[in-house]
Amino acid sequence: MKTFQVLQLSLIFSIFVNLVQSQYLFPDDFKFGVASSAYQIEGAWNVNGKGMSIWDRITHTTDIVPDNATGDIACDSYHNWERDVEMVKETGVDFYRFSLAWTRIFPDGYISYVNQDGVDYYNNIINKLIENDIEPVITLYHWDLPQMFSPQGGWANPAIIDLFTYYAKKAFEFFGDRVKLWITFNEPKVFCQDFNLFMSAANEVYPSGVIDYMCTYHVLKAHAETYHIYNREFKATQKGRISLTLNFEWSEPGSDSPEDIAAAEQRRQFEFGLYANPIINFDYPKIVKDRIAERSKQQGFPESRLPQFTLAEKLRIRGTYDFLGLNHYSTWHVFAAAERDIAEISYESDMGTFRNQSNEWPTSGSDWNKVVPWGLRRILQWIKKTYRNPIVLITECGYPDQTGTLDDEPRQDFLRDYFNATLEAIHEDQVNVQAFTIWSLMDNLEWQQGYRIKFGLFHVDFEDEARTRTAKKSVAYVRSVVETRKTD
Ligand code: GBH
Repeated sequence: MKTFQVLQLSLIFSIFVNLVQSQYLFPDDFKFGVASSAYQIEGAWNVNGKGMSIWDRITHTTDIVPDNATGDIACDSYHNWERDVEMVKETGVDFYRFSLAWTRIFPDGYISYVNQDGVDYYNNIINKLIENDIEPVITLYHWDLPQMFSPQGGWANPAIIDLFTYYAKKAFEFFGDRVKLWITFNEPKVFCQDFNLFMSAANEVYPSGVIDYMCTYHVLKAHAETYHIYNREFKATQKGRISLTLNFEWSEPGSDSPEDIAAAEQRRQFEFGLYANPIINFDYPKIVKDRIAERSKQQGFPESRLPQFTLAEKLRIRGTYDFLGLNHYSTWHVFAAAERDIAEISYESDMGTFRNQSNEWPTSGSDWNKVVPWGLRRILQWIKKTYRNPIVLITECGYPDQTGTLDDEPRQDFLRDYFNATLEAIHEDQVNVQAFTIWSLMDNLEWQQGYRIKFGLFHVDFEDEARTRTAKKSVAYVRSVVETRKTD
C-alpha cells in the first residue's frame, strides 16, 4: 500500500473511533456526586423528637400520593445512614448531596428549641462522609416546610424569610466547620409554581398567579439574606460556597418560525429566568415582568400580581451566588399559542405558549422523562450566553424506571449520553460546568408518584423491614467513569 493510502485509512479509522467513542475526558478537578433528600429517604418521621413537616401532613391526610404511600419509614435512612455512606463510597464519587429535615433539628421550625438528636444525626453522617473522603453537600430546604408555618401560608407569608434565615444560620453554626458547599433552596419553581396544581388537587387553597408569585418573591429574598449572612459571618472562617439549585427542562422551539423561537425563549424566562435573572443579572426578566403586568392590568388589578422589588432589593439579591446549581431531567418542544382567556388568572396563562414532547424521543419509566441528551448541552450553552458563563454545578440528573431492576442498562445508557453531553459542553462550548450529580443514590419516595418510580443507583427492598439496599449495575459504570474520566 502507498503511504497516502495508509494515511487515508488511518484517518478513516480514527474518525470511526471518535464516532463510537467520545474522545473527551472529564477534567481532573471535575467533581461527581450522588444526591438524595430528607423526606424522600429518612423515615422516622416522628422519632426522637422530630417535628411534623408539610409532607408528613400531606401524605397522612390527603390522597395525592398513590397507594397511600408516605415517608413515615421510606428508606429508613434515619437508622441506615452508615450503610448510605458505604453506598456513596461504593459509587466512587467525590461528594454526597443530601438535605436537612428542618423539623428534625427544630421540631416547631423555630430555633428557640433545638432537638439535639437531629443535630447528632447529621453530625454523624457528615463525620462519616469525611472519614471516607466524601465531601458533604447540604441542601437546607428540599420542600419539607415545618407544618407549623403552613396555616399562615408558608412561603406566601413574609414572616418565613426571617424564620428561614434563623434556621440557616444555625445550620452554618452546627455544621459549617465541615460543610463547604451549601444550597439554600432546591427548585423553588417546583414548590412555588408547580405545587399549586398539586395542592389544589388536595383541596388546599393555593391560587395560582398570585400566591405563587409571593412565594417566588419571598424565596428570592430569603435566599439573598442567607447568602449575605454566610458571606458576612461565616465565609472568612469556614471558607465554603453557597448558592441555590434551579430546575430547568430545556425548551426547544417546536419549529423554525420566529413565533416558536420567541415562545421557547419566553418559556425559558418564565421557568428559569424568573429565579436566575434576579440573582445573576438584575431583577426579573423583562418579558416576565411585562407579561404579568399587562395581564394584571387587563384583569383590573391596580398593580402587577408579581410583587416588584425595590431598587435596594434588586441590588441586594444580585450576585448572591458562588455557583449556579442546575437540576435537569428532560426536554420539550415549545410552540407559540393563542393567548388564554384574560379571565384566567394563573402562572400558566401568564407564561403562555404550548409544549409537547416528541414521540421519537426515547421514553423512560416516567411519562415526561424523555431521554434527550442534547437538551442538556443546549441548556449549558444558553446559561453561558445568558449569564456570562457562571460556574455551573449540575446538582441533579437521573433516569427513572418502574421496576427498580438491578439490570439497569437503560440507566447506564442514559448516564453515558448525559455525561457525553456535559463533556461536549466543556470541550466544545467552553461552558464552565464543574460537577455532575446523579439523582438518586437509592430508590426512594418519589413525591406524588409514591414508590412507583425509581431513580436509584441502589435498589431498596421496601417489603423488607431492614430496607436492604443492593447495587444496580450502573454503580460499577459510575465508578469506572469517575476513575477513568471517560464515558466508555
Ligand atoms: C427533582 O425535581 C427533585 O428535586 C427530586 O426531589 C425528585 O425526586 C427528582 O426531581 C425526580 O423527580 O409531569 O409534565 O408536569 C424535578 C422537578 C418534577 C419538574 C416533575 C417537572 C413534572 C413534569 N420536576 N415535574 S409534568
